[in-house]
Parts: sequence; C-alpha cells; structure tokens
Amino acid sequence: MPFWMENEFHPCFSTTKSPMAKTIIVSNRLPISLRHRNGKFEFKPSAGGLATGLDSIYKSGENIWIGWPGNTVDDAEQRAEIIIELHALKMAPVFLSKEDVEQFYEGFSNETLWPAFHYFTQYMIYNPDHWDAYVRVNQKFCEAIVKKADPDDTIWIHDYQLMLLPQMLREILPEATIAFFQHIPFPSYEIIRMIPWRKEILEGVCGADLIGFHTYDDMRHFLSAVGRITGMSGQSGYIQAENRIINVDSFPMGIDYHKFAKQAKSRKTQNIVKDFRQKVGDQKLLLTIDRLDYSKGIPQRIHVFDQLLQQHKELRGKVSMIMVVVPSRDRVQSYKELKEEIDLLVGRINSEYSTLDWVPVHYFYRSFPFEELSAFYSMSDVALVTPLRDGMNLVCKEFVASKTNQTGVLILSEMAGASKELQDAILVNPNDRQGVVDAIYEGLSMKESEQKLRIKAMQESLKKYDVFQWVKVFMDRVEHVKEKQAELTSKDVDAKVLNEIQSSFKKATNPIFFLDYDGTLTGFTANPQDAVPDAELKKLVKDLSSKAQVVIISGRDKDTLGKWFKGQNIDMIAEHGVWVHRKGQKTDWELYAEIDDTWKDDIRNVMEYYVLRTPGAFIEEKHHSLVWHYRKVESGLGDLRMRELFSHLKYMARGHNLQVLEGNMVLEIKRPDINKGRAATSLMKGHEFDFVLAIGDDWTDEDTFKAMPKNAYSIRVGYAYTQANYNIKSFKQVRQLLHKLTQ
Ligand code: GDG
Repeated sequence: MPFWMENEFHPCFSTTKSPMAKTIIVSNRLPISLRHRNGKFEFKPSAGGLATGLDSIYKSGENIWIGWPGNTVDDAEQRAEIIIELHALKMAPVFLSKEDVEQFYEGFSNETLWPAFHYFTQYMIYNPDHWDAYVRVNQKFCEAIVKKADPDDTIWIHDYQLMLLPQMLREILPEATIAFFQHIPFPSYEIIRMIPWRKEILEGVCGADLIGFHTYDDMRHFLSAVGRITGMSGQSGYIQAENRIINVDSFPMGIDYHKFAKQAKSRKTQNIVKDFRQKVGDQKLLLTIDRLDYSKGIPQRIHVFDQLLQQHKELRGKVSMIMVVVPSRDRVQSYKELKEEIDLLVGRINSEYSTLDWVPVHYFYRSFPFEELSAFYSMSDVALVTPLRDGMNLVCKEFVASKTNQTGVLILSEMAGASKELQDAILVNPNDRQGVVDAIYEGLSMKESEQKLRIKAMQESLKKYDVFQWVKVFMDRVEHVKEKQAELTSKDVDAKVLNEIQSSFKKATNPIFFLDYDGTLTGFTANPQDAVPDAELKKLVKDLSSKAQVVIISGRDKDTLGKWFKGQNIDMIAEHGVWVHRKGQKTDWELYAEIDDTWKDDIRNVMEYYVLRTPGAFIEEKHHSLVWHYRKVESGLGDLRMRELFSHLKYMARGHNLQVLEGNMVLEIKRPDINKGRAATSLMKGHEFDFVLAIGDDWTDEDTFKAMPKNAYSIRVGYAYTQANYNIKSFKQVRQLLHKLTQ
C-alpha cells in the first residue's frame, strides 16, 4: 500500500487473480422476465442479443448475473422462493419497489438519460426526486453485488441505468476489476452539460477500469465530457484518474449470426414464409421492426411511405410495409403520445390508399415469436431501418444475417451505430424525407446481382464480428487495462520503497535533491505567477536544506525563482538550465549556457498571431525559449490551436535548429542543447554524492532522470510512462515524502 494511503482506500492492481475469481454480469434487467400467473410466479427467459452473447459467461463456473427480474415482489416469502429459483439459473435478483420502478426506471433512466442521450432534449425531465431514486437504486445494486463479490472478481456493468454503480463499487471493492458498457449513444458535451447531475454521473462511470461504447463517436464524446466536466485529462483513449488509468474504447456489438442464418433456413420458418406469402400476395415487402420509441423514427417512416405512394403511383397495390412495433415503456407519457400518433398515421395512410385486395401498412403492436420474426426477415425485400438516433441497432444486422439467398436490400440510417460498419447498405439521413423516398425506390429497383454483392459483403463482416467476438474482445481488453495499471503502479513509492529511501538517506554523508517546482512541489494555477510557495513548502525546503544539498530545477525564469526562494540555503537552476544560482553565493545568477536569441523575433510573431486568434492564450518569454500557454483557453479550442501552432513551429524550428516541445498546457520552443539533464550533470561534476534523489512531473524532468547516476532515486509525479524508477501520486505526496526525510 502506498504509504500516504494508509487511511484511504487504495488501488492495488494485482493481475494474478485467484483461481476462484469469478465474473459478475450486472444489468438493470435480468435475462428473464418474472410474471404473475394464477397467484404464482413464473420465469420467461429472454432471448435478446445480450443474453445470447453473455450466455457462455454467466453460465460457467461460479459466475452469476445480477439484475431486476422485471416485476415487483413485496412478499418476503415469495422473494425468498424467487432467490432460490434464480440461484439455480445462475442469477441473483435486485428487488425494486413500485416507487423505484416509477422514479428510477421510468423516471430518471427513461425520462432524463434516455432522451438526453438520444438528443431528444425536448423530452428531458429534471426531477430531483427521480435523481434521488437513481442514486438509491444504484446503491441497491451495489449492495446486492457486494454480497456476492470477492475482491478480485470481474464485474461487468451494462448500460445507462447503472452509471453510478462503478464508482460505488470501487469505493467498497478497490481491487475489483470493473467494466462498464453503454448500449445507447453517448451524446456531445453540449447535451451532457444540460443534466444537473452530470458530474456525479461521469464520476460514477469513471469508477470502472474499462468503459465501452458501440462507436468511436460515442467514446470521443465521453472523453470530451469527462475532460471538461471532471477535469480529468485523457489521451488516446486513456483517462488519467487520480490513482490509476481508465481505458475508454469502442466495441461495436454483433449478433449471434449463425442463429439467425440457421433459423431463416429452417423448415419451420420457411413454412411460415409460405403461409404469410399466401396471405399478402406477391407484392414487394418493406419491413420495419422496432421497440415503441421516439428515437426509432416510426412516424417519420410512415410519412416517407406516404410520400413514396404519392410520388410513385405505380407502386400502389404493389408494395406493402410490414410494421412491427414492440410495446415498450408505455407508462411514460412521451411513449403514450407516440403510440397514439402512430395509430393515427397508420389509420390515415391505410384509409387513404387501401383497396379490397391491398393494404399499404400491416401494423402490429406486439412482439412475435422468434421463428415468425425470422420469417419476416426472410420474406421481406427491403428492410427500412431509419432511427433518428440509435446506439447500434441489431434489427438491421439480423435482417442481413437472415438473407440466406443473399437477395434483399438494407436501407439504414446514418444515425444508427451500425451504419459505421454496414457501409454496403443504402445509407440515409432519416430527416431527409425525399432522400429516404428515393432510397426506397432505388432499393425496390435494385438489380439482384447488386443486392447479392452488398448483402454478401455485409454478411462477411457480421460473421466475423459476431456477439461472441464482441464479448471476447471486451474481456481481453479488461485484462489488458489491468495489466497496464499494474505496470504503472508497480513503480509506486510504497512503504517498502520509502523505508529504503529513508535508510539510505540516513546513512548518506553527502546527499543531493533535484526538485522540480510546478506540479512537483506545488499544484498548477490558472495564472503561473500565482503558484507562489506557501509557508509549509518554504519550511519544508528549509528543513531539507539543513540536511542535504537541495537544487530547485525548474523551467521558470530566474527572477521569479530568485524572489520566491530568497534567503534559502539552496541551489537553483532556472529556465531548464540556462541560469544557475549557487547556494551561499552572494553574486547574482551565472549564465550556464550561451544563448543566441536572434531566432526569437520570427517565432514570436507567429505565436502572437495564434494569441490573437485564441482568447485566453498568452506568450511567456524566457531567455532561451518562448512559451505559448493555453491553460486558460476554452477546452478543446486550446488543443486545436496548439496542434496548429505545433506544426507551424516545427517547420520553422528546423531552419533555426530549435526544438518544439509539448508540456502541460504549454508549447515551448527552445534550443535543444539546453535542458535540465545537462544542467544537473554539470552541477554534480567534480562532486561525490552518496544519495541522489530527483523528482519531477513532466517531459522536461525526463532529461533530469536520464542524467542521474545509476544508484540515484528518481520519481515521476503522476502515473505516466517515465524513465524514472518510481511514480508518486501528486505533489501532496511529494511533500509528505520529503517531510518524512526531514524528520
Ligand atoms: C438497445 C439500443 C443497441 C424486436 N422485435 C421482436 C424482437 N425484437 C428484438 C430484435 C433485436 C432487439 O429486439 C432490438 O434491438 P435493437 O438493437 O434494434 O434496439 P434496442 O432494444 O433499442 O436496444 C440499441 C442495443 O441496445 C444493443 O446494444 O443496438 O441501439 O437502443 O434483437 O430481434 N424479438 C422477437 N420478437 C419481436 O417481435 N423475438
């Protein structure tokens, strides 16, 4: 345990799991439904894509699936019975009260998060009671899991109803491997910021080690929101949390391809197809299948079909739409209204165009058994999958998999996650009504040879990235992130390392410390000049300098350093090694490196241009370098401008033989031969030190670490990859470490 965490919960990233370690799947709903029948309960298994994919996981070994069984049970005896029966099915229930269901599920989950995440902000409700219920129910899930979980178990949490759960669990089971997957889209920061409880939600999810989304866009939105709202920084899919790294990645979910292909070919399904065909005649069939949901764009689709029949009168009597709407959330007001709207539109279109032997829309508000669903997929000519927004959408994948003779056309909305993979569909913008009408017309007249080419290409990809592959890749990635965490924290300054440093320091007769300033001895401030050393730090430096040679080695200008550490018995190296101030010397700063600053005017002009374009940016001029600061620039814009400036300066730097370096919210251009390492080496030259300790927090300190003698201790602040021998959490722990050495 790191010594500073003795009284806190702490990370311990052991990758060597005990053979008893198990996997716990958690989702709002269990993969069964609990139904009341004649005063008794019965379970109906759910055959959803997720249940199929995770089947092999939760049914093996000691693994288990935890979730709500889908019905309220108040009677204690009945609950006890259900627990026993579910136990046999490798499941454990979380019982929710009627009020929980109304406020947590129908309320916060489906009237706040669902509309927000699907960009339907007009349906969002901000109700503090719903939020309280969301916290309370996440807590209930947490308690249920804690009862079952051991410290080194892997807990895989699913979806937007349980976003607080990862952090709740992390606090109780710090060593657990926690993964989170979101099945619905993650919207832009602009939407997330509207939710009053956005910070709690993001911090909740960040309790996980691995966070997965269907698409790269979802993951990019999530990273941006985390950066802006929680302040945690991230790079290349990794979030740097206080004491560990978190991986965020995209895992597009697949289907059980062979199950759909096999079912479509089966005699049972083909008999149903024959029967259905006899009933509807030989007209062309458009198919739409969705849960009742405003995100699926069902009314818009009826309008499109109406427009098609108006513009292409020749299609009347020749094309019908089979529209399956599966009942869902019908107690939520916006869903009730949607149902009424669909009923009205279907009534209108059918009453307008129907003939005695033809109905434009065959509308079903119910769900069908699997073999009938398969028959619909198999017999339809065109699938019209046009959600206004969808995390992935499995219906389109199932349609393609069911096309065993490889004829059929998929029209797919660009707003569905699946559109990123199924590029051989006819992709449409569902808001462009004429565009969708044209796509249907194109689909209905597409040559069979082209249909085959497209379906075949999509089938190849769906076969390869099926739901089993999805589970495998996700689980592999969980392991990968734990290994990465372990690699970084294996270098933690723990109690053992501290003891070693302490005892070697005690024995030393001539010790030296190289201490960087910003980020190492103190935190960052919006204005660099505000990071003045406080009384505690001044005393610490004083105490330490009475026992050892202390060198403050910083990128700061000499005047600031000189003012801040005036009267201290220490050495100071300023501007990464341009200037040195020896302890006890009355004379002013010595120039350590010859400086040629004829290059500065050209570069300054360019930097100024970028300051003018970027409110909040400013230039700091040092003797040997120019620094472009963007800490106070609007987040995102600062990064963008820095990248632009970086490539601009890199090009100019070649001509002047300069080096451009990216720091913590700064871009610095300087002479390459001036660095902290060179300065530290010349300061040590001709002296024998029997204890050397160097601490720093960024790339400029890596030069110091590289220059240290073999037996030196070098420590990098934060969990980044480093040349240093050790990592330490933050400047506060640096102070504690130094404090221990002064005692
Ligand atoms: C969420 C996200 C994401 C439909 N009708 C019947 C029936 N279904 C089955 C389909 C399909 C499933 O329901 C619907 O899945 P989707 O993916 O299309 O949509 P959501 O329910 O909104 O799912 C979505 C998904 O999570 C997975 O991550 O793709 O974006 O919103 O599997 O086959 N099944 C049967 N009869 C029906 O009438 N048996």
